[in-house]
Amino acid sequence: MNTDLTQEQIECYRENGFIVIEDFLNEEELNHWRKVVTEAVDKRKGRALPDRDEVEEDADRTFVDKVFDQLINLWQDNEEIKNIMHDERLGKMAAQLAGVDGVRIWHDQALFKQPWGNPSTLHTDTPYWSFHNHEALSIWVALDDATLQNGCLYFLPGSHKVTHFEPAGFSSDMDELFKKYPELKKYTAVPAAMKAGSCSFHCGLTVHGANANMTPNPRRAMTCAYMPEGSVFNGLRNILTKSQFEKLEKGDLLADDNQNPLLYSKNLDRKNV
Ligand SMILES: O=C(O)CCC(=O)C(=O)O
Ligand SMILES: [Fe+2]
Repeated sequence: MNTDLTQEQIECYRENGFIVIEDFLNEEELNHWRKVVTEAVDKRKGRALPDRDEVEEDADRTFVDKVFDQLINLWQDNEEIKNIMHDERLGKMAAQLAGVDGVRIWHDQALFKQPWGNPSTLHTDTPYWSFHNHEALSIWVALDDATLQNGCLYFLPGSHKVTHFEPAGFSSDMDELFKKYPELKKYTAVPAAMKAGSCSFHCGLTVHGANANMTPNPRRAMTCAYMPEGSVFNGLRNILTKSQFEKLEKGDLLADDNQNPLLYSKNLDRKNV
């Protein structure tokens, strides 16, 4: 795994709100991730989360179900995914890019855009999560070549400096988000085509989406969202279990290791002391 970041890459991420890292996994690692993720997805049998069928119960399912298969928190019911996801080096990369002292896993997510799958509508991520933190971010690892034909990601560079924590996007209209952010309509979307084994990181407030999959093969990706250490509950349930949700008050620290394990913390990093 190619986990060393240069200062230039960090600056590029901060400026644009995303970065692509070519050849992130070597061939052996890619084959392992593919095998393990595909098996874990098959075992889930379409259930979005370990404890529930759907995460956004009021979403337009007829459209969303054909955007991608979305299986969340596979690490919680699959030991091999847990081993992949609980890698301190991933947490360190996320913390370095975001410029924070530490990160917890918010959730992992397999996103398989099936052949002829719908576009992933332009959206931001963080507004849907149970904490509002400008520095939250995700890694997106390509398990297949992600191309202009099969639905690679597109980003609006610099849009993370414009957006805020109100939910935006996620309807069946690609341009829905611009109702909230008319100033972004003039931005040019940049495609992040990448070879299998490459990855991108994006800030949860960077506007992003993908085209339809115009090929007869799936476009598979494994992703993980990272919550900066010290983030507090904002009242949204999202991936929290019913019992966690019922116990939390707005402003409470989100630090339950069973749900959001601490992946990296500068203060605990043996190499930094
Ligand atoms: O895989 C896709 O098409 C969309 C991914 C996405 O929105 C994300 O990783 O936040
Ligand atoms: Fe997203």
